[in-house]
Amino acid sequence: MNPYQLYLVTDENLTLERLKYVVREAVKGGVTMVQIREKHHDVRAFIERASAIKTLLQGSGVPLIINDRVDVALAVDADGVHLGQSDMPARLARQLIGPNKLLGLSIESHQQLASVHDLPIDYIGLSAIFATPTKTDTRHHWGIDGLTSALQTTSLPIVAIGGININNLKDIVATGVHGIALVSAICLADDPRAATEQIKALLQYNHSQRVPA
Ligand code: TZP
Ligand code: MG
Repeated sequence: MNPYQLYLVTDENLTLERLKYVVREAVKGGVTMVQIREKHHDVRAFIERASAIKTLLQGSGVPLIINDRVDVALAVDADGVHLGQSDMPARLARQLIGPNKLLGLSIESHQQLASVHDLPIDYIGLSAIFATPTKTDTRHHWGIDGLTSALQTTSLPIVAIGGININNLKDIVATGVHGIALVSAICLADDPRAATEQIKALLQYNHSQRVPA
């Protein structure tokens, strides 16, 4: 299975109860990976939320990824970490998490993209494809053309993130990108399971989607 295909990134504004509900429903709907993303909670709350989701994901086969924080990932024995450009450098993170955990890195510019090939990472989060109210400090928007050229630039699996929803999904999928990451399209849906199923159906319909080597 391609773990990047349908990657749920959680909304930090959800209460713990809503967070658990959304993840449970999204897993039923077919998400293939879950990232806990917390920007404003303190580290103790982050660990509490990550642990709750780890328990919930047990036995589902869906990997748990922690945003930004290697210490939190190690504390809850998550399946991986997703780093931003101002987080711990990828090489140090890899030393700490070892060879078997997943390591992702957000790529926000052509310059950053050009320097990924010798980093010990498993995948790239190409950020942001479109402008999005979920993250308002994104500087570069790759668009469909930028995504297409990024796919030609690197052999690493790419996860497209930012402003992706049911209305633009077809164009994204047509690029053959390895996976898509979503916050609001699932976390803010009235019925997260139905939203996930609808998105999943559109992804599976496309047979040209790349599968990581
Ligand atoms: N990184 C780049 S855009 C983004 C993150 C975490 C937010 C994506 O949220 P949405 O609601 O799927 O546009
Ligand atoms: Mg980050």
